[in-house]
Amino acid sequence: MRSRLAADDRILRLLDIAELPAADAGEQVEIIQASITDMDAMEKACAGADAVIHLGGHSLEQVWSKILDVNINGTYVVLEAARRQGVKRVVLASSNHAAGYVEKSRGEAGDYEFPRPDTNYGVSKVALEALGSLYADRYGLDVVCVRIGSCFEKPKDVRMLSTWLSPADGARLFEACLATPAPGFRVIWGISDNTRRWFSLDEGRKLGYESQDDSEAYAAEVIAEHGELDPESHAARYLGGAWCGPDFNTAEKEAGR
Ligand code: 15L
Repeated sequence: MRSRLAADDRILRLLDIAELPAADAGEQVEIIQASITDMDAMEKACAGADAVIHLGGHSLEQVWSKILDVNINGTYVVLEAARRQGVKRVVLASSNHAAGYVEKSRGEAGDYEFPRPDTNYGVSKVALEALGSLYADRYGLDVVCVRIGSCFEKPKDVRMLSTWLSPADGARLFEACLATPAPGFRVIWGISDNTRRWFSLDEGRKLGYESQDDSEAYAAEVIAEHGELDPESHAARYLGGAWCGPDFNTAEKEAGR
């Protein structure tokens, strides 16, 4: 998003726990290396900002202690730091895994699916949405939670033909989340206008998002490489795909079984 969200009238303040590349000549960025769980650092990062886009944390399944610390407490710190510094709008990266156990046989996932998390990670995204709701209702922040599908340069497997969010559409969606007047609290799907999509685009469109990409451009290539989805597989049955299957049974692994 660093290059995609760049604009003449904008300074992007980028925060990551990892070391980020320094600013290129003419690039209007400020770099901060810190953890999203560090309140002091987050308050400094939020000072004077118009909006926060929170994409930090573990992006894959992890043991509970890490999810609790980084994804759940980290989101609390982001929102609280934003509140303390008077930031009016926060965009939060939620995930399809907040509703991973929704069965696809029900048809396109609607505007708002009640949470059915498929993993510790999915639970953290439900908690993120709950925290966002609290900060919108109690403290008056505008909070948009984007349940992102699969945001990669290209769909990596057949499931992603349905869940893909092109990075360019991701940037369009974030711009819409920043620009839309007074959204209050929203939960929207973050996907491209894929021919095979499983999710409604209606809530995103209400914020002004117009997807320009469709994973169908990659369908022949992806299917030739991976074959069609096995109808008996978790990937074919649930929104969360393989995350609903035994490989993601973290509890058994943590218990040493
Ligand atoms: C996610 O939420 C992950 O962060 C991402 O890495 C993908 O695995 C994606 O979901 C997905 O469901 O494809």
